[in-house]
Amino acid sequence: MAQKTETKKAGLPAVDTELARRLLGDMMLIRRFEEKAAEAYALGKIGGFLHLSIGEEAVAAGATSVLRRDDYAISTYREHGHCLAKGADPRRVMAELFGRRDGLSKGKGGSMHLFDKSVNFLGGHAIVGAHLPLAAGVGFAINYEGADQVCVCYFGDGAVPQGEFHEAMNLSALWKLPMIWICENNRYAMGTSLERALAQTEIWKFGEVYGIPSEPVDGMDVLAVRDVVGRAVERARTDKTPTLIEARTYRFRGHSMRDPAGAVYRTKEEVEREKLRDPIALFRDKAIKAGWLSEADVRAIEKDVNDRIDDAVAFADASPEPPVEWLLTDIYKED
Ligand SMILES: Cc1ncc(C[n+]2csc(CCOP(=O)(O)OP(=O)(O)O)c2C)c(N)n1
Ligand SMILES: [Mg+2]
Repeated sequence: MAQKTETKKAGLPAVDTELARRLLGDMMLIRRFEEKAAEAYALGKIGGFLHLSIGEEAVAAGATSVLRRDDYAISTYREHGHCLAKGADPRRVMAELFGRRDGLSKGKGGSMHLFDKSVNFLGGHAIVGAHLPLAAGVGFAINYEGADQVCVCYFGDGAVPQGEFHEAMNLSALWKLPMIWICENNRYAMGTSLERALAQTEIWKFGEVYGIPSEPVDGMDVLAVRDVVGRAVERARTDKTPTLIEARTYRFRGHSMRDPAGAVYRTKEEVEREKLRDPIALFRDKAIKAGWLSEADVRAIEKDVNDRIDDAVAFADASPEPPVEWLLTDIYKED
């Protein structure tokens, strides 16, 4: 039986200034990083694909805020935010987007293939659905080693109709893997709406058939995400129970830089309506009203974020191209 009705709050500490600063800071960092990445793309500094998560920042920030540094996270190609929130250095993330040698993947992976072992961020996967079985493997490895880490796996609504999603749900339930499955339901897979691809559009309900706790959450509310993921982490860490979370969110930009506004398959009114739920503005206003942050605190966070991202761009610009001899290193090959 799915546990949507579960009302118990996670045993998390109350929000204070330090936490509010972190949550707002992480969301602003992701937003600013991606705005700058879009500019750099337009200037021809970034090649290949670039998928922005602008509008979806509360999921990465809220979920990561309840993780330990040694917990694992694994994601899709729309992963800048998940990787940054997990603690990766924005300078090395930007350098990767620029295809430079100081990038997280030595400039050989680009935007869709960020990896950072130092913070246990395991990608950056371009094939829709393909990383879900890999994530289950991470959960299996945690149990095999007798460890108490958890693994958060982010994926889009577009992965749900695929076999890999169902295989991974089944195995995580059957083998009691310490997984937190987070579906970022932004209602579109490229230009295909959820309603055109799924017979069951309430994605969290798929947890029910596999007998694992599952629930939807407002993915624009960073504290709601923090709470639902906090409870899931407790279950995963203490008794190896996996959870499926459907975070209802929205991307304000198009699918990728080739579809900058996403204007063909959704109305302008819909986009404008969703922008009223901007997770950063909502949390900033809430934090000021609750007295967690002052207006001056918010300005200071903004300045710090802007400085860090300007520094990241300068670092990426200054980093050399990978040398040609690196073409044949770090790859699977037969000698
Ligand atoms: C197996 C596979 N089929 C098709 C594609 C092309 N493709 C790239 S992104 C995408 C849409 C995925 O949408 P969703 O999972 O909802 O994630 P979102 O882009 O909304 O974050 C598709 C079909 C792919 N990368 N992999
Ligand atoms: Mg989607």
